[in-house]
Amino acid sequence: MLFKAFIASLVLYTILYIYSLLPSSTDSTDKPSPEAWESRKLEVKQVFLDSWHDYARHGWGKDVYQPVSQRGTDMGPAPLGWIIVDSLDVLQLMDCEKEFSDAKSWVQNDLDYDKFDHDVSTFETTIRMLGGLLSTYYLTDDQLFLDKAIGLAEKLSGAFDSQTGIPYASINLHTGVGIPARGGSSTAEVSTLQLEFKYLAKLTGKKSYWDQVEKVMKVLDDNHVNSGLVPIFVDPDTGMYRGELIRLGSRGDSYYEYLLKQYLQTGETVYLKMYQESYAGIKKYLLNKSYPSGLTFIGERPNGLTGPLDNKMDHLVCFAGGMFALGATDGVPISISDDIDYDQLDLAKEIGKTCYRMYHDVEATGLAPEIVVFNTDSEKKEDFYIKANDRHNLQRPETVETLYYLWKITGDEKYRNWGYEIFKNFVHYGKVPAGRGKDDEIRYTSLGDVTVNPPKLRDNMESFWLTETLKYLYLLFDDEENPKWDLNRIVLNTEAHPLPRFEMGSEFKTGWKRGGEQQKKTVENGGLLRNDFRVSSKEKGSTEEGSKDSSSGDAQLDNKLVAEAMKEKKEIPEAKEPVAKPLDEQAKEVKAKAVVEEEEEEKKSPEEMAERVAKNKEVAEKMKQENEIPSAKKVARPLDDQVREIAANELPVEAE
Ligand code: DMJ
Repeated sequence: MLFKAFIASLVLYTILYIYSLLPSSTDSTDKPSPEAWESRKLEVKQVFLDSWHDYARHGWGKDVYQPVSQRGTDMGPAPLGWIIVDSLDVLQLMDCEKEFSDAKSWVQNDLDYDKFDHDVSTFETTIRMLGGLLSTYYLTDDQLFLDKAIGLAEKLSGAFDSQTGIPYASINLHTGVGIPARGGSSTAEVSTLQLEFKYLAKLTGKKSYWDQVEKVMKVLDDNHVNSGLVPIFVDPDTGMYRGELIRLGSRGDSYYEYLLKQYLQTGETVYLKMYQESYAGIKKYLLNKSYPSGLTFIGERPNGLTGPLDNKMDHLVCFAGGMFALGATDGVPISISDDIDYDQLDLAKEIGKTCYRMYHDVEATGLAPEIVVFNTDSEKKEDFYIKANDRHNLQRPETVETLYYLWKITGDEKYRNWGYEIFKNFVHYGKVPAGRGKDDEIRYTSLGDVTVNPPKLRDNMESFWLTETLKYLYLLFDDEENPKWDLNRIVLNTEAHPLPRFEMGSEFKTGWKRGGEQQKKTVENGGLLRNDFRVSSKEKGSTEEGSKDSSSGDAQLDNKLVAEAMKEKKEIPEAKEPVAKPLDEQAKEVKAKAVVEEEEEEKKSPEEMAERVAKNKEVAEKMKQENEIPSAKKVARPLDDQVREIAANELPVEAE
């Protein structure tokens, strides 16, 4: 009898154990009650608190934290509060009063930029720290955070002291002196500072904050790239792009995001126009579909627009689904929007699905790796494969970010269900097993390999686990009727810090116009535009080696590579057959020509431009009549209606 009971419990235990190893999967048609979502939201809060308390016990104030060994380290000679400052607003969001008060005390008593006699990334410090302080000021009205933001901005401003105003990659916070990176600055990094500095300009009335970040946009735009797609490096001393690698992954990503978000923040139509050009470029040059499921993915162009499409997609690219959803309605739910770009919305949904599948299809854990390579070969059975060095998961936010925007904008419950499935797997596989480190309290870490079960752990917790991934999940499960944050009034910076949309008023205006002089700087002995340089072999090798995060700042072009590039250029490289052709080559040529013509068009006189605007207005009116937009309730817009009208008339998106 006893033996039978023993066998029965052994079988039961084995079944339960096997079950516990399986990744969570949800039925996407589930319709949990509002109460169920409330309790899931609280599950997210608990996971946040477990991570936070572990950090507070063993790493308080430290910039880098290792949850497995429960050790913290600093990036420089003194702590910068990287994790604390980045988390201030999520502590507010989740009503963690005691924890917020501890964090505030640290900011008040210990945050001292002068002690930081060390270089730090200009971009990361802006998006995480300046963004964290400003959003907390916005949420709390507490002067402490504004004062600390001003102190930091003063130091950061030194990074813009280059020949063109394009900021250097790093900054020494003690001296306030910018430090160049050998290969140039990353395009995404120099163009993802604008929301933060513009809001600070608005708060303080200090115009130089505005001017310094706005100038970057002009210098970048003066490169006159084709199709709104930009190489991922830029030289701060010439203002010219470097290399030919174009992608929405690391070093390229938030360039596109901040075009749209700058428009949403202030209503400046120049950025909407640039965004719409980029959107058309993405559609034309970067999209393809996988085999067998036909998942839409966004690939890379390592050798510029005439080179082949590489089917590699970083997890980082998954932000794009959210960007397209936001671009489709400016953040207004489709149920009440009177202005929906269905084309963008469809692409947003497709990218959302692809990114969800990057999790769901990984059998071992249901968690996405850092990079996948999509399959377009009908001989193969899987939609994507994962290279050996790309199997890690850093608890990144981009997919749940996109699910959040898709849920808010479409109201389709499936996005919440997908998010919950991902959350469960983060919790299940990211939890540090008992017996490691200094105590056995619950905490979570990033993973070294998601393709094995149990996965290998990686002893690091990035601040974006707390301030982005868990924040987006919390917002995704938040009360549908009374959400904590109103997407229609705020714009989330690239680190998920909420900043208000605002009117520029009489103090500020767009201080530049497109169509500036094309830069013609040449390099010694070559006579080639710097933009003509080929991509470095290091970048080319990145698909083999695994990715470099945008924060790593280590991709470079050395003299040898430059010389090789020039040699290669003189030989006029033979056009290689694209790996995959999203569009017929001939059609591409016709379209590229159309883009050039459109750019020529933009250089016309004011009279000619007025004529063009009138013509566009007529066309837009006609399209509106022909396209029967579904009736929708008007909703009060944070942006001036007139601005939107002008934008609509100025911006004919190239039809596919
Ligand atoms: C974050 O720091 C930001 O979202 C940034 O724009 C890209 N990478 C990380 C998260 O993955």
